[in-house]
Amino acid sequence: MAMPLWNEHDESYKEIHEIIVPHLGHIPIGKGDFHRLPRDVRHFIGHWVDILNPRTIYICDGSDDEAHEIISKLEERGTLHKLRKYENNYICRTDPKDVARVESKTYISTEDQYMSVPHVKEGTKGILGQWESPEVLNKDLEERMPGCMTGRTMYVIPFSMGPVGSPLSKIGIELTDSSYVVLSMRIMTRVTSEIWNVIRDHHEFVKCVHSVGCPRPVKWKVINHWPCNPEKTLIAHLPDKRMVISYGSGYGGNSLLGKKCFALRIAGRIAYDEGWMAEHMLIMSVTNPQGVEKFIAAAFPSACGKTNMAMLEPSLPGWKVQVVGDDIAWMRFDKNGVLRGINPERGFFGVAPGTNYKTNPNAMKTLLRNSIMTNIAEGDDGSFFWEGMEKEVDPDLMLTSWLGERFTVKEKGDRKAAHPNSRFCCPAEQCPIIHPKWEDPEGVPISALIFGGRRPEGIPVVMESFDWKHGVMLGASLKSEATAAAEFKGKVIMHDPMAMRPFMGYNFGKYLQHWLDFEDKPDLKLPKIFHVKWFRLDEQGKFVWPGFGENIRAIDWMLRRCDGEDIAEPSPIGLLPKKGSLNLDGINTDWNKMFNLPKDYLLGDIEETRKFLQEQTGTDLPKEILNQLSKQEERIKTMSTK
Ligand code: GTP
Ligand code: SPV
Ligand code: MN
Repeated sequence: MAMPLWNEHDESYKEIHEIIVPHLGHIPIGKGDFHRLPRDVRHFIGHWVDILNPRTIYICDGSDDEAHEIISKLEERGTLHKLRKYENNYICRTDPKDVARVESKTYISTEDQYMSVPHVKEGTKGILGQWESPEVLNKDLEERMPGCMTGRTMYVIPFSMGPVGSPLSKIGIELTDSSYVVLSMRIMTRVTSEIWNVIRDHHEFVKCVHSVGCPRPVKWKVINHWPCNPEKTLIAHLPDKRMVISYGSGYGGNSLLGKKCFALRIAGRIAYDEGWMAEHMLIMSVTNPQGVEKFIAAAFPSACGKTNMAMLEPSLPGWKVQVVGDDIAWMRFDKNGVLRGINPERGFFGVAPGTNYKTNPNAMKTLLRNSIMTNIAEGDDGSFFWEGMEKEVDPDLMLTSWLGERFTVKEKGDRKAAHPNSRFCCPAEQCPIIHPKWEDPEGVPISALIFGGRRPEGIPVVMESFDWKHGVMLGASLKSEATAAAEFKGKVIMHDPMAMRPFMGYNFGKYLQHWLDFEDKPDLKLPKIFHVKWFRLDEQGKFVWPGFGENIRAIDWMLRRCDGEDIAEPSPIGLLPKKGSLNLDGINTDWNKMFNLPKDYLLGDIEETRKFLQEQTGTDLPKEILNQLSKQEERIKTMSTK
């Protein structure tokens, strides 16, 4: 292969107020002091400036002044628009073709294919990560990257995932031509010039390159002042190089590269190499009425309730919840064998629809200032609006929908005011229940791990795994309805093992083995593993479980199990609450609907899951997972049919 695009050559870059790059000559520095950056960073920037050909370079320092300058520019251009009713809140509408993560254009590239993806069964299309050879990826990038920032500013964003300087944190640098990305990254990550010193001390940083793929003059009509290039979108990961290259999309996980690309796919691989875990999990603290606090981490697929659970307002008196993180957890066992977790992010990028003062009052209070909301609707009084807020606003409020349609709240009918994957992006520190230790460099001790998904049938509201191995199997068997967080349409139920299907950065078989191996390490205090499901429906299509703040009842049960209370009884699929052990005071639920086990359904489910895992993970599937599935199947077979 020709020298790949990402390999830095050796030319040195002149260190003055401009960069002299080998092919382009002088590139002015719009802001910042190139000359004071660490040498490796200068090389990284110089290399990519040479390829991308921006008009100017802007080295971000993360300050408020910087944000205000960029916001004013975006307001002038029409990309951002102030929501008058609040303090420093902005609304943004994307090109309607760029509204969610694009899983089909997301690739992992390593020399060794099987480091990235499993040996799928012949004839199967793998859905646990897509591999592309470095040769093919290089060709794809050669078609896209050269000159793609022509006429645009290239921002250099230094950021830390996790508290700056914490031993659990990692550093990244994102080069981007999107000022929306700059503003969002400074909410979602820690952007500061201190990063340069950390790099000088430790050297390592994850390289992130992002372009919207619209060099100027743009050859097509830019919609909503939101440049993007959906036909050519490509989200590429080079885990061996600790690098991400993203092209064509400006939204969410496609462009805020600290999030899924770095904190899950690249960090997942780093965690595998270094012996820790990077997971799609919230972290929350729960204090019971006796004043005892425990931390739990929960993995639910996209749009399945992590943000809601992390900020839950307990319906039971005397309980207290505090949030550490709502989407991603980095966890490692400390020298005492305790699993410790940090939230690598600094903000919440949460699903707007469904969020209201009843379901998630804490999120509502977090996003009243210093936030950016994308693809939501705006009220004529300068307020934000999305589906789920109908009962909390004036029915005569005139709205402008995310697509620019005009109607009042009461006229809305079936029309969508906000896109289903519209999101708020707000600073975590503004959350009224943010945990005082949310930035503790040591992380918080995790007592329980929870898996869950959105599926209508079969599985009980809450159960405990028999042991660690059984818990890993339950996680690997996770299924959920397709959501608007990615490009899927319709309500099809998909496998989403460990809530990580879209976020795997290395071979899923190795990932499962990595999880299983923790059981064999001496002296680790393994957390208990649970499975929950808030989304079981009855025959009428109604949720059998009230959810949201009432989920504290299931949490109460799980935490009492962590204390060893005798409130569980074995069932073929896991340990279920003994009848009466779940606090259901004051709610109207039907025990049988929540906990009955439909034998035929469960047998079919095991068979289908085994087939899925065998096809998708092939010879890389750990034997122990098959063993757990068989044992589960045998137990279900012995059930009587009711
Ligand atoms: P990502 O940010 O995509 O990873 O999503 P998430 O897992 O954080 O999901 P989130 O908490 O944003 O919830 C997504 C949707 O599910 C929202 O519309 C919520 O209102 C709804 N939801 C959350 N929790 C519950 C629950 O306990 N019961 C029911 N019925 N719906 C819920
Ligand atoms: C998810 O899809 O799980 C998200 C949104 O949290 S995004 O950042 O776009 O990945
Ligand atoms: Mn998520």
